[in-house]
Amino acid sequence: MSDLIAAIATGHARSGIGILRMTGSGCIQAAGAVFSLRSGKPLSSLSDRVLALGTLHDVQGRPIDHCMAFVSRAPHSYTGEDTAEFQCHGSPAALAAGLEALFAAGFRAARPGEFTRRAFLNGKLDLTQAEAVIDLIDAETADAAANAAGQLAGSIRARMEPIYDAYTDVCAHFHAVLDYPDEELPPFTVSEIERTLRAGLDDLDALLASCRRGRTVRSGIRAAILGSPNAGKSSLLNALAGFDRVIVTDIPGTTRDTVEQTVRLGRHLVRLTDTAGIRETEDLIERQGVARSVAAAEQCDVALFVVDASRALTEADRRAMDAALAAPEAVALLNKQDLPAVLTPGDLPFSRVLQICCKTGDGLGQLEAVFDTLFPDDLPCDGSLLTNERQADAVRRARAASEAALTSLGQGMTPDAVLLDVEQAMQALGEVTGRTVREEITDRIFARFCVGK
Ligand SMILES: Nc1nc2c(ncn2[C@@H]2O[C@H](COP(=O)(O)OP(=O)(O)O)[C@@H](O)[C@H]2O)c(=O)[nH]1
Ligand SMILES: [Mg+2]
Repeated sequence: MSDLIAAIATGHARSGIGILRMTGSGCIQAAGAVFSLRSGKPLSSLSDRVLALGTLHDVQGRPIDHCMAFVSRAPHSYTGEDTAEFQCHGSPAALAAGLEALFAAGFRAARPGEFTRRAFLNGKLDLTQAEAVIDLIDAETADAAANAAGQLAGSIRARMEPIYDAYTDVCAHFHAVLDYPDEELPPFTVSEIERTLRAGLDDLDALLASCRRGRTVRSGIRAAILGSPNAGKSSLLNALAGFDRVIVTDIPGTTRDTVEQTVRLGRHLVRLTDTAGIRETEDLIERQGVARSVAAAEQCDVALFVVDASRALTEADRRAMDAALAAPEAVALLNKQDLPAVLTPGDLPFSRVLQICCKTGDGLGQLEAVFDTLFPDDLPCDGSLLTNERQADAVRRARAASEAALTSLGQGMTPDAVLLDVEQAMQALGEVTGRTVREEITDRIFARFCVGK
């Protein structure tokens, strides 16, 4: 038995259509107290997944909206329980009144993600699919949406289960041979464990290799703009954003805080961080800004090192350059090409150097091609990208346990000891899809959902 919950599923902004959503035991009967079908029959007479016109009203019968109702009975519904939806006009006031009417009819407000949580608990979705629901809702690019849709269809589970099953088979075989010595079972061999673990490691590595692309597809590429004061960092951000996001002056130290702006560079979603120029300074605010710049450099996927090419390199340039070179990827941008150049690409220890002019926008087009090379779309966004940090963490632990098992095997440990590591790997793999997941992890996952989903 599950209690009755209801929510506005379409958000609280004015729109053409707004949906009230309900689920729980006896949901259709209870919702019938506030909805009258035009046919005059009770809501509970409605067939599954058929839209019917009627009136939404309060429990006293005062009309709120003329709209459509839809029901879907257990177990063939999203949550696996009896569910109903009212497709109303998208007036926040009318929807709120409809929700109040439902509360009076015995429903309570759904908590964030509670519909999907019930779907998970009722076995309609595994955890990777439940997480794909929120990823799909949050998707900011078509690639991110396509990948989430693939995961909603169970693509991650499809990759995890064969590994889990192979590990289960090995453990089962070992215990069978041990527990039933009189049966004529095929003998258990160490090479059997080894083969299974190597295949598992290969699969887990392939999955982990998709993490960076998964994250950049989902959340964008984090690009930190670094350089000395007055190099043209803020001008670069403004040029890429297409509007004056940041104040630009010829006074060194104008940008004292980090400023973020998301831009599109061809197929890439790029989260640019403009930083305070990295230099020694007495100014307290600017000093904090410099500390933030260093942090941004440490956390980025790619550093864009901007330098004024019309002057020789300064100490401040070199400091920013060192921070940039420490990033996973780095691109040098020789700015101010409208002025006579002092620096040439060969002067900088970067494998990628572009000559640009933020004032005119010249050369900025090359940046897209560089991003295409640095962040190739070599893996399809069909759900095979591991986009979720929780899942990636569990896969990493499964990998570590598999590797530990192989090492023990190499050191001549007995199979029963080795299989303890294999079981640990299975525990971690099970967490990905929710087979062995602990309740607090489940709670955290569902708390991230929006109400009504
Ligand atoms: N001539 C020239 N000046 C530029 C160019 N890019 C930026 N500047 C100027 O350089 C100064 C510092 O620019 P700003 O973007 O604030 O540099 P930041 O301190 O690195 O953020 C400003 O006066 C800009 O107008 C460029 O391509 N050519
Ligand atoms: Mg600036």
